[in-house]
Amino acid sequence: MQIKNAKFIISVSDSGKLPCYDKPEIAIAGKSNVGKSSFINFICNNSKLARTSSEPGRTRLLNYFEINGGEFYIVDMPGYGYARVSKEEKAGWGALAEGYLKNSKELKCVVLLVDIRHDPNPDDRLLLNFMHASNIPFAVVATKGDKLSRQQSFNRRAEIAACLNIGRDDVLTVSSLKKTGLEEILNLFQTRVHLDVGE
Ligand SMILES: Nc1nc2c(ncn2[C@@H]2O[C@H](COP(=O)(O)OP(=O)(O)OP(=O)(O)O)[C@@H](O)[C@H]2O)c(=O)[nH]1
Ligand SMILES: [Mg+2]
Repeated sequence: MQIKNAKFIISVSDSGKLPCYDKPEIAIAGKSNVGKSSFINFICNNSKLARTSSEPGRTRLLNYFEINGGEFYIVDMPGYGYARVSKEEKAGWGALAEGYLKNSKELKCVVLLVDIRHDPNPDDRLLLNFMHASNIPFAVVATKGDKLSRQQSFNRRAEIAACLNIGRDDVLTVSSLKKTGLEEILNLFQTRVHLDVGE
């Protein structure tokens, strides 16, 4: 798989009004500030595609990106666990994310991003349990790999995997800053996007 072009299509604020393009969707989820939007820019090789910020709470809507002229779509999700927003706003983002995960007809995989330096928190585990219960395939990607040494990254992957009850090899590592880890991500996308019924 190669991502040759990527285009922003639409922002959605209401999970009752999700667009449906009849093409596979891959959603990018995780805590606020974990690097979801940066990850999308990295894998699409376009630093201006999704808006990023050092302030958590940048992405507040579901943002759809069309990949390779409609081969599939990537959906950037609002982050969770951002303390400095009002209760109402938090509930709104939660409902939007949950509504999307429940209602999207074409969702093929949720990529759960976690910061390589920190253990997944109860929100991460809640999301993972929800995906288990709803039979939504997922992948776990540790972000900001550039912040640690090779050895530290290796150890942290095992710790993150243990927190989530998955195998160490099921935790991929990327650095959007240093642009490392792309090949494994594209392999993952290839498998999920082109998964035939019955496989
Ligand atoms: N060192 C390093 N910093 C990163 C990396 N990826 C993202 N960041 C930084 O982390 C911060 C948050 O990045 P975003 O991509 O906006 O995070 P997000 O998960 O989309 O955040 P919300 O939209 O607020 O949920 C920014 O300051 C980025 O520059 C990385 O691979 N390495
Ligand atoms: Mg974002």
